[in-house]
Amino acid sequence: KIAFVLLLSVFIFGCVENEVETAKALLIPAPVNQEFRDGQFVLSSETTIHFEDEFSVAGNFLSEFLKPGLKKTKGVENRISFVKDSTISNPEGYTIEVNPIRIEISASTAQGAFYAVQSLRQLLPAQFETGKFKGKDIAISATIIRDYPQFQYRGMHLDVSRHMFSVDFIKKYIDALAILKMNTFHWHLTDDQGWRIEIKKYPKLQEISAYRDETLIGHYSDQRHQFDGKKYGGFYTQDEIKDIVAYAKKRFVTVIPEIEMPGHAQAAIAAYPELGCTGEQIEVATKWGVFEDIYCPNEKTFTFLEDVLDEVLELFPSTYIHIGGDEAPKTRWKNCEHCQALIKTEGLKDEHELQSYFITKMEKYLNSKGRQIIGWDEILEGGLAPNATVMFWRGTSGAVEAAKAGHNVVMTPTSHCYFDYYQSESEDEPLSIGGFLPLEKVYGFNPIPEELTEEESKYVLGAQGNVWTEYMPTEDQVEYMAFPRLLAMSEVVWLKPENKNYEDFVSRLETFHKRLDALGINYANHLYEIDG
Ligand code: TNX
Repeated sequence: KIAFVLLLSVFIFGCVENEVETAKALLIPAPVNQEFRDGQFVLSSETTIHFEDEFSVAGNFLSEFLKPGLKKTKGVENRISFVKDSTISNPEGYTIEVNPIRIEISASTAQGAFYAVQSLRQLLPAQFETGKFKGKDIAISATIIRDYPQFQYRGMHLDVSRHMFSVDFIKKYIDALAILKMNTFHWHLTDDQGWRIEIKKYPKLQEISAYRDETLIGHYSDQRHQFDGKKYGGFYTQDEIKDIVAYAKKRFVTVIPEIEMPGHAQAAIAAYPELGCTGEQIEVATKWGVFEDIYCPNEKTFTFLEDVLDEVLELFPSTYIHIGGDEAPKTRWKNCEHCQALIKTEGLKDEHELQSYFITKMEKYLNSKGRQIIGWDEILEGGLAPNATVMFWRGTSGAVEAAKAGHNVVMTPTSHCYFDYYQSESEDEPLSIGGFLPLEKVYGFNPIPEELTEEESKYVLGAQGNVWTEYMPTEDQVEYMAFPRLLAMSEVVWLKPENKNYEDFVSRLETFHKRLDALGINYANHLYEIDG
C-alpha cells in the first residue's frame, strides 16, 4: 500500500490559542471520553497528512478542509496520520491522539476515520468553515479522544413535498448531518401536495403530480386561508438524486427515500386516477391535512408501485426503503366493492388488515430485491409485516410492543422529535403547525423506553428529528426550525443518557454558533436559557 503524503501549509493565525485551549467545549456531539495532556500540537505549513487507501475519504476530506488556509510558511515539522486499529470494535468509533509531535487518528473502518476528522475539524477555528481562513500556525492542546456512538441509527428527516428545496440546500443539510456524525437522511419525497422524484415510466408524475395550483399561506386551522394564486412545485431529476446520494455517501450519510403508501397519495392519484378507488379525477392537494383518497389495493396500484420502486432501488442503495404507512383513512376502502371482495377472499377481518395485506405485499417485493422496509407506526395496525422496522411517531407504547416482538424500531415521537413544532413561547416565532418542543426537551430525550429490558432495548436502533415543512416555505426557515434542535438530537443519539449534561451542551452550543455562522446556517439563538 502506498501512503499518501500531502503537504499542508496553514496560514499563520495569531490569536487562536484561547480557542484551542477550550477544545473540549467545542465538540458537538460531545465525545464519550476525552483526556487532556500537557503540551500542544502545532498545525503549520509543514504539517503532512498520511493515510492509506482505506481511509482516503476521511483523509481527502481533511486535506480539502485544511487547504483553503494553505500557504507555504516555515513551521515545525509534524504530521497527522491515520492508523488502522482493528481493536476499535464499534464500526463508527475512533480515537484521536494529539501530542506535540503528531496527531494520530485510529479507526477500524473508513466511517470511524471520517468521524475522527469531523471531531478534529471542530477543534479548529470556526473560520476554517468559510474556506477563507487566514491566520498563522494553530496550536491544538494535547488530548486523547476515545469516541463511539450509542445508537447505530442517527437520523434526520426532511419533507420536500409540502415545500421543495434546491439540490444545493439538500447538500448543505447533508453537510450539517455529517459534521454532527448523523448517519441517515430520511428524504420524504412523496405526499398529497407534491410528488418530487422523477419516475421515467410515469411521466404524468412529473407533469401533474409535481405541481399544485396554489399554496396555502395561512394556518390550516383558521378559516382565513390565503392563496398566492401561483402554481407551486417541481421535482428532483434522477441525475440530481444520484448526485445527492453520491454526495451523501462521501459523508457516510445513508439516504433513505420515502415513497408514501397507501395514504398521502393524492398527488399520484391526481395524475393516475385509476390508482384510487373511485377512479374520479382529483387534484394535487393545496391544503394540509389527511385526505381520504388513498391508493386502492388493486392490480394497477401494485404494478404502479412496483414499477416506481424499481426505479427507486436503482437510485438509492440503502438497505431500508421507507414505505410511509401513516394516516390512511379507510373511507374509500369501506365503500369499494373490489376492496370488500378482497377482504373476503383473503380472509381478512377489516380494512386495517387490508392495509397490513397491502404493506406485507410491498414488503415481500422489496425483500425479494434484498431490501428491508421501514414504515410509520400505523403499519402495526392489522398486523405488522414480518421483517418491518417501525418508525414511531405517535408515542412509545407501540414501540415497546414492537421491540418486545423482536422488531427493530426507530424513535421519532412528536413529544421530542418534531422540529416543526414551536421552539419558544415568544410571539415572534414564525407561524408553525403548533405544538411546543423547546431545545431542552429535545436534549432530554432518551430513545429507549423505560419498559424495555436491556436485551429488548437492542431493538431500538436509534432516533430521528423530523422536519415536516407545511409551514416552512423557505430554506432559511427550515434551518431556523432545525437548528439548534438538530444539535441536541445529535447528542441524544451519540451519548448514553447518563453522559449528557444540558448546561454543558448549552455552553458548547454558544461556541458552536460561530461555526454555524461560518457555515451560513440560520438558527434560532435565543432558546436555551436554563431555568433556575
Ligand atoms: C403527521 S408524522 C404526519 C405528517 C405531517 C405532520 C405534521 C406523520 C407520519 N405524518 O404528514 O406533516 O404530522 O406535524
